[in-house]
Amino acid sequence: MSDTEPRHDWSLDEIEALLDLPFNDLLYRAQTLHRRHFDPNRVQVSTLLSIKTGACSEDCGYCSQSAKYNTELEPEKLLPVEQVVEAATAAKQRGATRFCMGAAWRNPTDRNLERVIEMIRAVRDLGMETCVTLGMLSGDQARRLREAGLDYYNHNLDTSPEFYGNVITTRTFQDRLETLAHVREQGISVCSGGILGMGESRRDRASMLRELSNLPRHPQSVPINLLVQVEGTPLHGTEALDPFEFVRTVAVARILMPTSYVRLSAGRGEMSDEMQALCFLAGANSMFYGERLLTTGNPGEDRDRELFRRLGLEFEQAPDSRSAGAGDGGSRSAASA
Ligand code: SAM
Ligand code: DTB
Ligand code: SF4
Repeated sequence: MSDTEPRHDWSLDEIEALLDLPFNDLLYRAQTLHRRHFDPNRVQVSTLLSIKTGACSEDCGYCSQSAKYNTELEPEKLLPVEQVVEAATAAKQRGATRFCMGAAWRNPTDRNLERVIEMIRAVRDLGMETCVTLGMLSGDQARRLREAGLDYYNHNLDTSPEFYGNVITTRTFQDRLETLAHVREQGISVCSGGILGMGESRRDRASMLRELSNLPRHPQSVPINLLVQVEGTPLHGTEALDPFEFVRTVAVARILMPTSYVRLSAGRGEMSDEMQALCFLAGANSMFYGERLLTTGNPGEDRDRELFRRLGLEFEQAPDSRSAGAGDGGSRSAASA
């Protein structure tokens, strides 16, 4: 099998061996593969909006929005559709091609889903790609989202199955796989990745990547988040991850899922420009743009534009979102390298 054909049978030892490679060998390999499938100087940008904030029943140990921790976050009910359209319009004007709406729910109720569907329709009407992250979904809810024309559903595996219980106890790893299956079965593009720097081992990082790359189809988008340490959460105070270890994990995600967009996600605010540049070299080709993630900060737009200028990077233009889902990882707007 050639190394460009997507594989779904990686072993943990094989993945760990990639993570163990000398740094230069690993980056060379990741960048070589990256160039076969993508324009190396183009980055897809999405803007996030929290459409329902805080007071969440789940106990995810990293999260500012869990009702179980005292994080001094002001909860907010589900936003009116007009407010969402306003934010999406502003994001589009600034250059974002995808608008991602996140809600602090264990799962949406059918009634809440109705309002989210209105939001999806309205954002699509602006000509933007849509993504939502609403927690667990039933098969029927996934079908309703597909009928509304949703492009992407974000639902992260977060970490390895082995480490998972140290971070979350109110829903299982298996629950997450089931939601991803419902989304995939409807033909909605899957956005799924995880968080690094939660105290997990290198083997855990390999195991999380194995779960992602051995899904029946690679997620079209793979967000790699660096833990944003939020005061009041159990993971606040976790020892910081070596930045090179983060870059290595991005490189291995690129190698395992060569046609997927690998998203440099939360945590950029704490990363140096040099570290971000290494992540792009390792194959990251997507990121969140705008001063806010959901509840925490992101680098300002001026800083990102300056970074892109210094690195000669460009924003990817809006693809025809109606063709989302083509190919194993959906590299529909990749240049032929
Ligand atoms: N409530 C829904 C859920 O958990 O599925 C959707 C929103 S939730 C905030 C989306 C993802 O954001 C989480 O799965 C996690 O991977 C990421 N995330 C949340 N808080 C984070 C933090 N402090 N640092 C890094 N990533 C975080
Ligand atoms: C993802 O993987 N990262 C984004 C998005 N999916 C929804 C969320 C990051 C949240 C960071 C913490 C916060 O701002 O609340
Ligand atoms: Fe709730 Fe999602 Fe935060 Fe978990 S990650 S506490 S489900 S908002």
